[in-house]
Amino acid sequence: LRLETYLRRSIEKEEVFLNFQPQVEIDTGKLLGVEALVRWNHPELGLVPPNRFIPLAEDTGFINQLGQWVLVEACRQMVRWQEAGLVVPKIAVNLSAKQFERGSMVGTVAEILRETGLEPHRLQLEVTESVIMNTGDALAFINDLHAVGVSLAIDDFGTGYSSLAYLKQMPVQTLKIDRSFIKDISTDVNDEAIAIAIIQLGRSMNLSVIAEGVETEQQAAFLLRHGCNQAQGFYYSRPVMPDDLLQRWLP
Ligand code: G
Ligand code: G
Ligand code: MN
Ligand code: NA
Repeated sequence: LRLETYLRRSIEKEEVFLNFQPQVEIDTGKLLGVEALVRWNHPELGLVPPNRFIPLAEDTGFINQLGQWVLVEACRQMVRWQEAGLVVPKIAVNLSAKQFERGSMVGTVAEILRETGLEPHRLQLEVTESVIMNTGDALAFINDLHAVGVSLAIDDFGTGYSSLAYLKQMPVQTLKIDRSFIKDISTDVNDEAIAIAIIQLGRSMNLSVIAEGVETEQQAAFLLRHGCNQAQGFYYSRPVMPDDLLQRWLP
């Protein structure tokens, strides 16, 4: 069977699941939120990397089903943690280009929030700047999402081509500094300059800025020194299963 055939059955066969990566306040170590990251456990191949099956899901249209499953599961998990005594302030869910184009997306999000009982402000949707720039009515779409009460983060910020003038019109809350700029932050002057520029841009546009791919204490210290107090990365935690998150963060 082709990979596509397996992928189509992955949800009903309960082969897909979510991992969650903590987002942390650098100076206090406090849990600010989590990013939901989808995983697929193929019956023969084992774990297939998202970079392989997400593009396939996009090409075949399966991404709408998968994306909806991810949203429902992410919201349900937030409620489960809450019932277990852990209030996770926020969950971030990635949206692919195909989902962002979809007319009924806003209604779907609102319905999922209503059905799961998750407060809208606890859900953040992540889209890349390329997706925003390549979507005709991105502004209207983002305004609609904002009206539902969810927040929006721009993922992989700095790697696409966003028009800052365009960005300024949008009710976006968060910029995520792409991890390629964080990797060599204390040794590469260009990466350092870019990271600092994004932090300052965020400040002047009143956006929160989170650094991705933070792997060392030095990187975290650098970010804090330059006014970025939010980080996500292996230094704090890899993406983990729901119970692992509970064990580590339950008060
Ligand atoms: O852990 P990591 O290998 O999960 O993720 C690889 C890529 O897959 C990242 O670019 C991430 O944004 C993307 N990704 C992970 N989960 C999802 C998801 O639920 N939906 C979409 N569209 N992309 C996802
Ligand atoms: O593209 P997006 O930012 O949504 O995807 C997050 C991706 O980054 C996931 O594949 C996740 O596993 C990965 N990731 C998270 N933290 C780190 C890190 O500290 N280092 C590296 N190399 N990858 C990371
Ligand atoms: Mn992301
Ligand atoms: Na990213």
